[in-house]
Amino acid sequence: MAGTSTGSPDLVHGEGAAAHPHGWRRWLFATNHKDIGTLYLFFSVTMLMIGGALAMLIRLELFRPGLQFVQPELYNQFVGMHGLIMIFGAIMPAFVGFANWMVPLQVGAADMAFARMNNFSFWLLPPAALLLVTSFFVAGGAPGSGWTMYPPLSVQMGPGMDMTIFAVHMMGASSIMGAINIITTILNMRAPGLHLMRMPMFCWTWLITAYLLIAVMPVLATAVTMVLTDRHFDTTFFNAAGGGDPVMFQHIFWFFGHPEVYIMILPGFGIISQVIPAFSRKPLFGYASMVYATAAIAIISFIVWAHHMFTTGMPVTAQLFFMYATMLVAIPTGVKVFNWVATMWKGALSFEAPMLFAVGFLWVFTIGGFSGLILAVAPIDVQMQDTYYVVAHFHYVLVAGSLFALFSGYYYWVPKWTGHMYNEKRAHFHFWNSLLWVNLTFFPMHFLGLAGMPRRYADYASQFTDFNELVSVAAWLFGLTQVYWLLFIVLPNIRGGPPAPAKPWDGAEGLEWTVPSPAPFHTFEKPPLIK
Ligand code: CU1
Repeated sequence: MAGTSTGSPDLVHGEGAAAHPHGWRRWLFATNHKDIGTLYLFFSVTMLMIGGALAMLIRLELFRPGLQFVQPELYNQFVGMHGLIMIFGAIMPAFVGFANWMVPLQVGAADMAFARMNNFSFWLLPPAALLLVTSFFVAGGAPGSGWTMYPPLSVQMGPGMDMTIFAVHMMGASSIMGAINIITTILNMRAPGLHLMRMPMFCWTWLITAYLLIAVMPVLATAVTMVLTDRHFDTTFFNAAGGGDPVMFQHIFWFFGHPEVYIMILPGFGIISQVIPAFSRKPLFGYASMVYATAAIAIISFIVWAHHMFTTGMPVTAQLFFMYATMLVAIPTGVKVFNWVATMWKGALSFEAPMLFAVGFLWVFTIGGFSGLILAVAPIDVQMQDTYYVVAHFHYVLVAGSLFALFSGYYYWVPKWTGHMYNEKRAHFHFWNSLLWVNLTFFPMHFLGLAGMPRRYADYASQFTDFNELVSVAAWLFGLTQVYWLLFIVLPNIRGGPPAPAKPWDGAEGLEWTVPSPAPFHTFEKPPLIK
């Protein structure tokens, strides 16, 4: 499909064409960054559909108060597995797939630095996914502990938890190897003369994300390993009766978990930072500040973790520290949003699908950013903890944020991947439906949360019925919109559609190779292109 067969401007790979395996061997033994990128993307779409199906089941149950289709135990398994599958199966592998496709091309490298490790890091994922999905069918079922796997529940659960822990270890190893590959490719294999501060923003954001991954995935591995030994080897890390502390799990988990949130959004920032200049026919405003803002967000992400734990009981000084540290993130994020808007200012804008999703992202992601700021305020968070307000917040960040950024990047780069243009009309249909239904799904959840509806329950009090009916209908339409995207845009585009020109976006995409200039602004008018 993509890659070697399309006659796209391939960089030459070591072996001749005869050495490339065909059929299923091409994919199983893939060492080519494009094939591996394609594998990641297909895996991620598959998991998006599975995780999405779980979300649809959740919304089906929540259409009415009372218990309709599932028992509370199974409902909680749906919730936990929806989170794990979407985070580790859909969003993270999608961005790694994008990195595999684009990073070597953007830095002018022949391939990823460690081609065989690249193969291994992908092929760890399917068995991990299999463990997650099949955990539904063992005694006790999948983890009903949510994706956060808090003890004591996660210590007491059935063998589904062990399968999940093993899956998390594999996915973590996969992420670390992917991160090592990306860092080495960017730092060691850039084309001569490609200064770091001239790199496309997608490479910059992924470079920083890769450091985050290496820093925090072992921390998650530690947390789940301690759960594992508490479960089977009589340790009491998280058991107060043995001198342990269940709250300690939350500290370790969220020391991983908050940077993890930025792992899922920073590469999206990189995509947006390239799409907006291209469709504004202007260089990115404030390139250097974008790089520093990304780094600042990454660094601050390590000192905010206890904002997830305001209700566990902590000294007021600690609450104030984590509250202010969290609010600090708004500054570099604000810099980014300002730069994106400033890039569009007085630009020659056009609104093809990549730009629609980028501008849509700006709006809806910012809503998620603001509700995050609100939740950062400790006294408010104590009220909002474990309500649908939190669910609304992080779905705005992850669906309207990460997923929209992924769609923007998909439409932007897919002509390069498949050699074919996608259907613009259908893509507009996809965008407007996604935008409408994502807001009708997640915005009312703010009201439900403010009114006190708790998360992770299969049932709710009858006064929440109206909004839940609306949310369920909208969620189903959002889900169907993504099935439409897969069936009527993605699949037909793999082999069909008008052939993509060498520069699908009128050459505007060259602007992503913007050279930040030390000279005054007027030199930005005609950016020199590297290539
Ligand atoms: Cu957080």
